[in-house]
Parts: sequence; C-alpha cells; structure tokens
Amino acid sequence: MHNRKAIASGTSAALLLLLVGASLAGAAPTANESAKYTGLSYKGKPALIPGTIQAEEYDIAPEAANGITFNYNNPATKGPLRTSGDSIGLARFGDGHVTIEGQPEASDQVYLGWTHEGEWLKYTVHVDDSGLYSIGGHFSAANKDSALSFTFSPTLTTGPITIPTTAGYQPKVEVYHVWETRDALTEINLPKGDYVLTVKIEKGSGLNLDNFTFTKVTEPEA
Ligand SMILES: [Ca+2]
Repeated sequence: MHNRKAIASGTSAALLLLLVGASLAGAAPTANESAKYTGLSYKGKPALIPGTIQAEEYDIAPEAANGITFNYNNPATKGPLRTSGDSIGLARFGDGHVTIEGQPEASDQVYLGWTHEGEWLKYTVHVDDSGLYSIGGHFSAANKDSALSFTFSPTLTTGPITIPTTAGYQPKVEVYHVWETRDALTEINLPKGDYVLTVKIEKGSGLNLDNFTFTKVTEPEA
C-alpha cells in the first residue's frame, strides 16, 4: 500500500507538471503574438536605404498609442503635420531657423522637437543593396554630448553616436534653431533586407531631428 500511495502521489505530481507545462506552452504563442510589431509604414511602403528618412515620417501607431512606433513623453496629438493622427512634437522650421553658418533654413521643413533622453522612433525600412553605409542627418543639438543610436536588429546597431552640439554657433539665435547637416556620423554594414529601424535618443534632451541620411560608401580606389 505504501508503495502504491507513493506511486500515486508521484503520478499526481507528474500530471500537475504536465498541466503546468501545457498551460505554459499554451501561453507562449499569445505572448509572442502581443510582442509582434504592429506599426505601419507612413507612406504605405518601406523607406528605402540608401536614401533619406524624414524624422517626422515614423511608422503609424495603431490608435496613436505610445510605445509601438514611438516612445515619447508627451501624448500623441492630432497635429496637422501628419495625416495619420499620431503626431508627437512636430513643428515647421518657420522663420529664424539657420544653419551653423548663419544661412536661413528652408522654412517648410518639418522636425521633431521637445525630445528627452530615452525616447525613440521606429521606421519600416528596406535596405536595397548590401554594403557599408555612412549615416548622417540634419540636427539641432542644444547640448553637448547628445547621442543617437540606429538599431536594425539586436545585433545590427551603431550603438550611441555623439551628435556635435550646434549651440553657440549663432549667438543671437535660439540654440534650438541652429541646424547642422552631417553626412558621416558613423558607418555600419547593412545586409540587404527588410528591417524595423529604431532611432533612439541615448543621451541628452532637447535634440531636434529633421532627417536621417544613409549613403552607401564607395570602395576607395586601389
Ligand atoms: Ca524633416
């Protein structure tokens, strides 16, 4: 009897483990399902690399929800600068925006501002040609040591890239409105394919973002 009881008890434990196991196995696909990316390309098709990606053309967020295609401290608004009803801090350059040489910037450009450290944006992209790419962009950096990262997959990332400050270049101009164009902040090898690119503000606040450029680096002549 003693042995039978032990076996019975062992069987119950095994059954319990099986049930727990089955329940966990059943839960796994649901967890994966909820983690699936639900953002949609802003223009209905992936942004092409090589090329220029406008910062304000991040992927469309279902129900304008934070944390899917953007992570932004202020809620999405129905601003006029995006047709999809999920504008975050977007603005036109307008008057008074200049280059670091003091030349007027085109006033109809749109940028993302009022940013904070840790915020990010996602863009569905297609890398059309495998190769080494130079990353640049059009930025206004009010502070020293601001940093951005560009991540195509967990292992395919630039890591934090320091954005040179534009503050002080034009003493009489609002520090957030002095812009620089950089075409070689860093280089990264990109295999041809489809990605969801994450651009993240790794360090610093008050970084204004107009666009990001991806230029294929030509081989140096032998
Ligand atoms: Ca722009």
